[in-house]
Amino acid sequence: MPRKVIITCAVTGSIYTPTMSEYLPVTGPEIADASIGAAQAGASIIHLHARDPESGRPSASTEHFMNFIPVIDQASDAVLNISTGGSSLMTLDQRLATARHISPEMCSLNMGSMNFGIFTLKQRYDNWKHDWEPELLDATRKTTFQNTYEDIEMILAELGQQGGSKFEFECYDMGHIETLAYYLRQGMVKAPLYVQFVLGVMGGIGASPENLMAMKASADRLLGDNYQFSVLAAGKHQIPLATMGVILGGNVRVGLEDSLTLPPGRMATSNAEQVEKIRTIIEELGHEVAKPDEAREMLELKGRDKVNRYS
Ligand code: KMH
Ligand code: ZN
Repeated sequence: MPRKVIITCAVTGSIYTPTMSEYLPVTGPEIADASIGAAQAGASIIHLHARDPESGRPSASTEHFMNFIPVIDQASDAVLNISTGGSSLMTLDQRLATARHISPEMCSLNMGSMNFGIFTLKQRYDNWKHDWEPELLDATRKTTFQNTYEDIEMILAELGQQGGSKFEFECYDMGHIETLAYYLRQGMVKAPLYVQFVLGVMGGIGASPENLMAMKASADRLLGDNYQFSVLAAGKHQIPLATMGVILGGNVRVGLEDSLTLPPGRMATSNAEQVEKIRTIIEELGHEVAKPDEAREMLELKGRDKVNRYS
């Protein structure tokens, strides 16, 4: 049946580094332009991380976020989804600072502690723009991405129950869906849950059609009618598995946060280009892209007027 499909675009993230793509947005104006372009191309949710504008290093500074959040908000009605994952090298308080400050309509919530290995990217490059890039990649060999039960419960209570933000529940493996189901049984989260199946991050489940089928089967069994899903696959798997997600009845996430390329393997020159690609596929499959207010309705978001003013 034809339906509305939500496109999330994650425009910069904290995985890839400036050496890896000249198109990765880094400064406030670049992140704002990338987000506005993605929204114009059909993304109804923009998933946001910040970077230090001088070095391009992933940042959790509210000042850096404020270099682009008000600009995007002024130019578009897209849902702004603030990352609470930041990067695995940040403290939880750093990661939560901006979501606490603005109480957004949506924020990400990572459903378990895990290895989050991006060190293998290092071997692909020789000449780095910045010394911090290979150092940061190496650091992920000896750190874990910490999201304990206590961390998750604090975020659910503070940002969710008190602040009214809804979550993009990032599930990198089957156990993360079990954890979400536990919170559903406890009454700590309520339908409609927005579950992001994350495939292809080293340390999480691999990016394959079989794994996506298994994750969906698991979520169907554990979450029943209480959830909607979206598919995020890293690197070259992004568009193929997002397409499969649409066919399975889900929504999609694209953006340079998770892949710098477009099939069949060229560099994506913008976030909007990836949005346009998946939008074309969605429409060719007979569906429509959800507009921001339709996404708000589908996910029962609190609305833009309930977000703290951006200052
Ligand atoms: N880039 C994703 C695989 C977050 O922002 O909370 C991880 C992510 C985490 O999006
Ligand atoms: Zn993210």
